[in-house]
Amino acid sequence: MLLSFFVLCITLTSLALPSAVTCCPPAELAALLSIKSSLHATQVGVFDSWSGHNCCLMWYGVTCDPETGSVAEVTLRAISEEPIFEEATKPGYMRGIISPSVCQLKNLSSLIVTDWKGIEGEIPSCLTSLSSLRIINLAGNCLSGMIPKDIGKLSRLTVLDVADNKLTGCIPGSITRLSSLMHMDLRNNQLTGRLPRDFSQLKMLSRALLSGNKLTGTIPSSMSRIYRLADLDLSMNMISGRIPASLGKMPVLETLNLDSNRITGPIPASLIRSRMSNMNLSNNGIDGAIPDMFRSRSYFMLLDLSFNNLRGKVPKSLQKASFVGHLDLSHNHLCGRIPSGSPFDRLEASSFSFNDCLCGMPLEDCKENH
Ligand SMILES: *[C@@H]1O[C@H](CO)[C@@H](O)[C@H](O)[C@H]1NC(C)=O
Ligand SMILES: CC(=O)N[C@H]1CO[C@H](CO)[C@@H](O)[C@@H]1O
Repeated sequence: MLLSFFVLCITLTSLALPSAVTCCPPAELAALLSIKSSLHATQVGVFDSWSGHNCCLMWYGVTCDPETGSVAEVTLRAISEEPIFEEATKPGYMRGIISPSVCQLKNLSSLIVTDWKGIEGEIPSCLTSLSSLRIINLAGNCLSGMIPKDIGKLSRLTVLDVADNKLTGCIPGSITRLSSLMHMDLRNNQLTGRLPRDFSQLKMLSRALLSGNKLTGTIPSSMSRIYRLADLDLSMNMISGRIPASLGKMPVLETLNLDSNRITGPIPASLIRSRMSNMNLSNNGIDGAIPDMFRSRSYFMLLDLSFNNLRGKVPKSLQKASFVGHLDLSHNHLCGRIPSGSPFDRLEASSFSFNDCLCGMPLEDCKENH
């Protein structure tokens, strides 16, 4: 087999374009076959093409480095527009495990195995030895166990997406050493424990999506030192404590979702004065007044402060905001006359309902004493 491999390789080398020396090293061929044998696709024939000795030649979802012929990418998505999916009526479904043999693909830079629903077992911990890895996307499976403890060794990793699985345990502390990480998506697992305190070391991070877990502890104020962070989603966890005022000073933060946690204390004025466009703080124990600090730069596509303990009036300065799309102040303890003019003349009663004593359009008229 080794001999025939070399023959094939040499033939390809001499016949094909000089830059396209595509041949699959025997150890990598064996690794792919082992991956294939531990996965069972029921509807689509993703592995039909995985036969013969050259895995770089038309193997579905396998891409080799054109120079070295070593496997660089494995991409198996259940939801895909590829022709082999055309006949499948439903998105693909696959059972089995991700074989640790994947770690024999020494030069792998991208591993994408997504939305197969039925893939179980753990994330092979040996993945952390693949120093070329830039992308790990295993979202939408049924993976359990922990995120590999020494994930921080993957210094080139830019994308870590393991959303929609059944992962447990803490977010490993070493994750903060992923100095190239731009996109972290750990949503909808069963992760517990606190956010790593030195999260701010993730200097390149632009999206941190951690919603739908069981995370506890407070939001580290150092989070605000992540200069590029545009999207922070900690919703649907058990996070407590106050919202650090420094979050409102982040230069490019656009979306802040802290809804459905156990956050207390006031809304920092800095958040209202920030350049954010989506902010959901709904369903917490936030109290105090809504800072009357909106200004012409304020542009909120979405501002949801519902289901908290907010008191005082509806801030009049909301009139200054250049745009307020969806506003929800319902289920609080607000009181007094709802200001008139834009954006109030556009909003529906549901934005203000279930407060203590709000009145005026779009709610009922105020009695004399307001
Ligand atoms: C804000 O969060 C709440 C609670 O998690 C959720 O029900 C609501 O739909 C969110 N608001 C918007 C406008 O998405
Ligand atoms: C192109 C490339 O990255 N080649 C590397 C593949 O992996 C082997 C073993 O780890 C390295 O020695 C090569 O440099």
